[in-house]
Amino acid sequence: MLFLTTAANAAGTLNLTWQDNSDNEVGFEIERSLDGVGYEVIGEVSADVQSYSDEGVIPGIPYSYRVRAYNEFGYSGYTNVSVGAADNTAPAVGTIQDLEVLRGDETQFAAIPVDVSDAESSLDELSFEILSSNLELLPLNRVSLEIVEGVASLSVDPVRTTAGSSEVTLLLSDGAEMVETSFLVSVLPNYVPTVSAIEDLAVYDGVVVDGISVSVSDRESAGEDLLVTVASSNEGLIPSQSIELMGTGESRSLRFATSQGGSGEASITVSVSDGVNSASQSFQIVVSENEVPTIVGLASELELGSGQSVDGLSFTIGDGETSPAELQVSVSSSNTLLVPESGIVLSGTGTSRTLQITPAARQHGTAVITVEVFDGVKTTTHSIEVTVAAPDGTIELVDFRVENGHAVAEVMYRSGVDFALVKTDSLRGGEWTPVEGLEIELDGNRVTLRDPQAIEGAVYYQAVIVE
Ligand SMILES: [Ca+2]
Ligand SMILES: [Ca+2]
Ligand SMILES: [Ca+2]
Repeated sequence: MLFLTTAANAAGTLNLTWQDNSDNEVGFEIERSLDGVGYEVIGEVSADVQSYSDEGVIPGIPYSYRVRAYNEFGYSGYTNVSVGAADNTAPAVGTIQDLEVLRGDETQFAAIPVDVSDAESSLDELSFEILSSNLELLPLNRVSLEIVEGVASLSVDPVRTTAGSSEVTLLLSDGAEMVETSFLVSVLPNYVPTVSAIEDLAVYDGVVVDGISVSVSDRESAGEDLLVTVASSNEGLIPSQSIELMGTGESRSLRFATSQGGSGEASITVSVSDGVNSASQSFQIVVSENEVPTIVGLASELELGSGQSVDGLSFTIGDGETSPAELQVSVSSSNTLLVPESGIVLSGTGTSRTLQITPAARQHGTAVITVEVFDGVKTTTHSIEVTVAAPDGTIELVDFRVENGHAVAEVMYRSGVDFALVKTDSLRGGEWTPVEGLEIELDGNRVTLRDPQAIEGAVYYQAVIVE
């Protein structure tokens, strides 16, 4: 009897050996069976050969072998059946990340790399099967595995119309052993984002409207990922471009300016999008023209004599929208040397106001006094040109004498007027220079002016008014 053994060798090869007990054979026939029932001849060898290599078996698959000798008279009996399988390791497949997509989001999941390997077989020799637990969400024609140049990749395209998930199982076989990996494909509901309601507004022309708060949120997307836009229904009144969107995350705000003199209505729509779904809120803005305040009853010119002040310049203020008590009235002087701030006194309440102007002593010239009335938005100004006359130029000289070698002049005192002495050594083109260290004394209605420097040579004096 022949005795057959089977041994695994290099990948895909099984080595058979048997004992040659016959001395009259012509050769041996080697038969193989996959099921141990039906055998087929897979090869033959010459007399005295006691081994055979079956190359091209599928690793890991058990095969049954038997051998018999033959000669010109017929066949010997079969050897024992020997069962063997070429060495095999199971294929390996890496983990595939779960996939999530928002409902309606058409982002494609293509070419997702899948780590597939097998020790004995090339990727092309492996067989794949893909199962989907939810064929409505992921029909099998929307998922595929492709092998290009030895790299496996997966494409998954779930139906995005309804939320749900499907467990996808990738089965991988090398012909002998099967492995699998599963991952979840989910279509998330993607709720519509929300925008808070915004109250209607009534504003005036020529103002900056700031801090109109609006909150945006979304179940799936963070505030900063939401796209917020704003549009105006009346581009002429409030251009969409002019509306600034401020803030971050879920807290946003609007700022815009109304143009001077503009009036009308605009509907402002704030929209928020999560990239798929969007929502919006509108609010109404009524812009009305704000009348400028009025100032009535003030002259535009005022002439004052030297040292004169004016009290009780009455005037009336008013405004179309703002009560007189809330109007802000202010006065300023263009020439504070002539009319200092302290020389302007504003009094009165409500619509009736009074202005008192007191120029500085011994000053003359022109100052523009500006009265401003502000209603919080708009300002009206009224200017009064105040002219203060120069002091009277005449000097009433009482006496001029030389006392102990010093020149002394006596002039009549005049309110608001300062006197000085000037001197020169020549009346023909000589320069008049002020007396240094002039000594001044007031006695009753007289002013005495004395040159502390004694007279030397020819000197001419003149009493003058200090400008
Ligand atoms: Ca294998
Ligand atoms: Ca959403
Ligand atoms: Ca007004």
